[in-house]
Amino acid sequence: MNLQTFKASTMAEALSQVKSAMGHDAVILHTRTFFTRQWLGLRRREMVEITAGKGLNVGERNIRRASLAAPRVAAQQPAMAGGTYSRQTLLNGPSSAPMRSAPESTPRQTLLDMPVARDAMMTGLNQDMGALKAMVADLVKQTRASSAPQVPEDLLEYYAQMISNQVADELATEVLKSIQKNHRADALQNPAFVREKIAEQLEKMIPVSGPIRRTKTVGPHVVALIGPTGVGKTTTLAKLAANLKLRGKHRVGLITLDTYRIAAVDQLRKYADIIGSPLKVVSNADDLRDAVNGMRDCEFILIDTAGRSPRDAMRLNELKGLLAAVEPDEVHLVLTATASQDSVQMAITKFSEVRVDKIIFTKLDEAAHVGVVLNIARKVGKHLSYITTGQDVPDDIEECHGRKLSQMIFGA
Ligand SMILES: Nc1nc2c(ncn2[C@@H]2O[C@H](COP(=O)(O)OP(=O)(O)O)[C@@H](O)[C@H]2O)c(=O)[nH]1
Ligand SMILES: [Mg+2]
Repeated sequence: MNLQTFKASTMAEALSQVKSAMGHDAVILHTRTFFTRQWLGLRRREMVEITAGKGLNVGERNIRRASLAAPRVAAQQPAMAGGTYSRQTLLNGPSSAPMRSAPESTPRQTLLDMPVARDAMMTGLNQDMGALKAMVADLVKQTRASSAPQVPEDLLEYYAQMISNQVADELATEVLKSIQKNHRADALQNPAFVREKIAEQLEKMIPVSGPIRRTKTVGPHVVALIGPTGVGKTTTLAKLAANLKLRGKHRVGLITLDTYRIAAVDQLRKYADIIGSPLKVVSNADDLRDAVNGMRDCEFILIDTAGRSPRDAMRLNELKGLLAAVEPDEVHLVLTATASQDSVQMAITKFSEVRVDKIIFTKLDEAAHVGVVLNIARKVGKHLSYITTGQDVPDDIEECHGRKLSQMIFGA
């Protein structure tokens, strides 16, 4: 028989020493905890000691299930028949331990049934749990320290919600720091109050232009929509036209430069018919100028354009020439909130070479994250005019407000 003792600062460590020194079929005979002195005897440290054996005269594991047929035989079995230990290896672990399974009321008590082994296992489990808890607490602390160094503890859940909506770290931190600075700690315990303050803060920080407004008294206010293909330019133009005409009772003329696809013209013609506005289809700068002049009696003229890839410098340049021919009062770049921040950023850079006064974000109903809109608004220094939130003309459009975006993040 080979008996050895192992000392370590945790039960798990001691067990792993037993396993590596004696193998998986070692048997635990005894465990105890004791203290050692460190630092010239000034500090006490708790240690665990396991005594384990190998090569004992162990019989095969012999767990008989208690059966209704032989209850008395089972009850008569001695706890350790003939001094023979039932084999219970380290690897069999607690889950297979007979002590856990009440129906296996085996007459032959295995090692793990013995109080000493049970204590050892419980001590081990407790220590492991303690170590795990400490590790999780450390991780949480580290994550907070690395990702939200500036955000006060009380506001962390708002920070997390903003970040999960892809609001940039700097923006989320700036908003929450300012809230913390300006309000008492007890007020920050009220979620409705904090959400309201975040909305106010975003309202202040996000540059918005307000709706399309005609300030002149003579001649039409000309608005052009430009942007990549499929972002919703034509649908948005129809929404704007319908609202100006049907709700604002203004005279509205429509012009489209999108002659590349018959369907695109048909789409706008259908809207123009429903709204009851004139539509001109043009394909060059001269015709565009003529069309605008021909609608002099309108209060508003809305110009739809063909989608351009931000990478296609030639067609962007062509668009620039077309717009220069009529010098619109406002050029809105239409972008979709479903795109990645990088592609949105790139589109803004490229289309700015054409001309961008304001930005419309479409498809917020489909966007997984509202953060992109906020980040862009904060970063590019352009004013946001509208957001669109669905395919319905004329309803799914509204003026852009920081408060609205905040509500989208916090679901208020
Ligand atoms: N879900 C959703 N779809 C939209 C929105 N705006 C436009 N669309 C859809 O996007 C698609 C492309 O729109 P369209 O106006 O033709 O884009 P354009 O190529 O930029 O003129 C159409 O199916 C529209 O119905 C919006 O706010 N939400
Ligand atoms: Mg279109």
